[in-house]
Amino acid sequence: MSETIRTQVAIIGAGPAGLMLAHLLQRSGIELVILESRSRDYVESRVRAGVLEHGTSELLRETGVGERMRREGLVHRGIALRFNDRSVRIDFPDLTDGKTVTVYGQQEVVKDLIAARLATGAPILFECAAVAIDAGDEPSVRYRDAGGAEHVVRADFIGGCDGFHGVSRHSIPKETLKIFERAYPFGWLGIMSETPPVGDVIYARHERGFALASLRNPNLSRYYIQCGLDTEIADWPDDRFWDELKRRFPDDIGRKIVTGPSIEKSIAPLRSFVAEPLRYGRLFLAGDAAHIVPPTGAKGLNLAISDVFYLQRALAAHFANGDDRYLERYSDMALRRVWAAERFSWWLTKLLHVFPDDDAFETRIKLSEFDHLHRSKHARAMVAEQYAGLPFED
Ligand code: RFL
Ligand code: PHB
Repeated sequence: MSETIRTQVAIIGAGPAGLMLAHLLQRSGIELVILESRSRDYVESRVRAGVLEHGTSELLRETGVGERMRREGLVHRGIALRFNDRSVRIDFPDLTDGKTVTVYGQQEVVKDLIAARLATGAPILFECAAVAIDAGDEPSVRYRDAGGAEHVVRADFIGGCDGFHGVSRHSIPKETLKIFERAYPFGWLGIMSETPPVGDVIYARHERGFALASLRNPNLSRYYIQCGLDTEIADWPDDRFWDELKRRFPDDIGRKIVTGPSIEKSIAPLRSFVAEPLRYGRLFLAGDAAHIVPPTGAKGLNLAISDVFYLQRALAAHFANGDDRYLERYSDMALRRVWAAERFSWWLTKLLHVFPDDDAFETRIKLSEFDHLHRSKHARAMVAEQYAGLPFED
């Protein structure tokens, strides 16, 4: 039987953006409904990001969902960049006002946010997929449950937090949205393995392509290599992956890599994408629903969190005293941070990857850029400031 729910905010998507928006709104006493097309098990086991900016981990802590992160997350003071035999260390506390980043898996953040919501007795409607959105003066979301029955949520506002392939962005008329996009001619092949990591987050450029060493905990490693867009996972058994990974790191790192069976292997194409504006009527886009960055700068999850920080502040002011100034500025404010992350991620992607049309000139330019980072504290400070995270605007 079809049901109609009435609430203040309908949130589509239980990824980091939707769950954090729900968490923050709930703390302001705002009623909401979250629709998620997948199962709880699926969203809790989806392996994605791993690096939390300073401001992201602070916000999780300040709003009461940072306890497990405090215990299990790994605080990192920097990252290393390697270019053949050259090495640059970006030391965050030294180059910023004392900032650090925290290595803590996105799926752990998602688990913590789901647990926090369910602990309040409020539900998340899993396996309920939004199928149509009306963003007009009487906003509504039509959704389909696991049994195929259709229902409606009526709300004052809709949070479109349903990721890049969701319905929110597509429900906005094409002529209203301006799309900015770059597709890169490669992807990342990533694996997770229950082996001790090399310890640091290390980005390497090699003539065979980019490689990244990361981690989740002292016995869980995460590695990525740049791959062609036509790469098939089946063609990359573990042995082949480990051989290629070790070839791309300088010997001192390669020797430290402990190999073992992979427990997850996936390919992600790299893309930069921004849809503007982030508002259409009473629908507000946040996170990957509105923008994508290549993962090189570790910014995607962090942008999802900063978007919803601005959005909840705007909605809270609306419901508390009818003040819509922040709602009106939401798109501009969030986009300023989005474009800063787009620029940083694009720049780091270009510096560290091998492009099919890179010629000797291009390679020398990148080498020179690396030398600049090596020699100049100012250049390293620019990387540190952006990697550890720009502050939220007042
Ligand atoms: P999500 O996580 O995609 O969540 C959207 C949710 O919406 C649901 N959904 C729907 N629900 C209801 N009705 C519908 N019609 C729906 N359609 C979709 C989906 O099932 C899903 O649960 O988007 P969100 O919340 O905006 O979060 C964004 C982040 O997930 C993403 O930006 C990051 O994972 C990107 N990223 C990284 N970000 C970082 O900040 N640091 C990193 O180190 C980092 N590493 C990465 C990454 C992304 C990667 N991949 C796989 C693209 C590494 C990789 C390899
Ligand atoms: C990860 O640990 O998954 C990770 C780390 C840094 C990145 C991207 C992904 O830039």
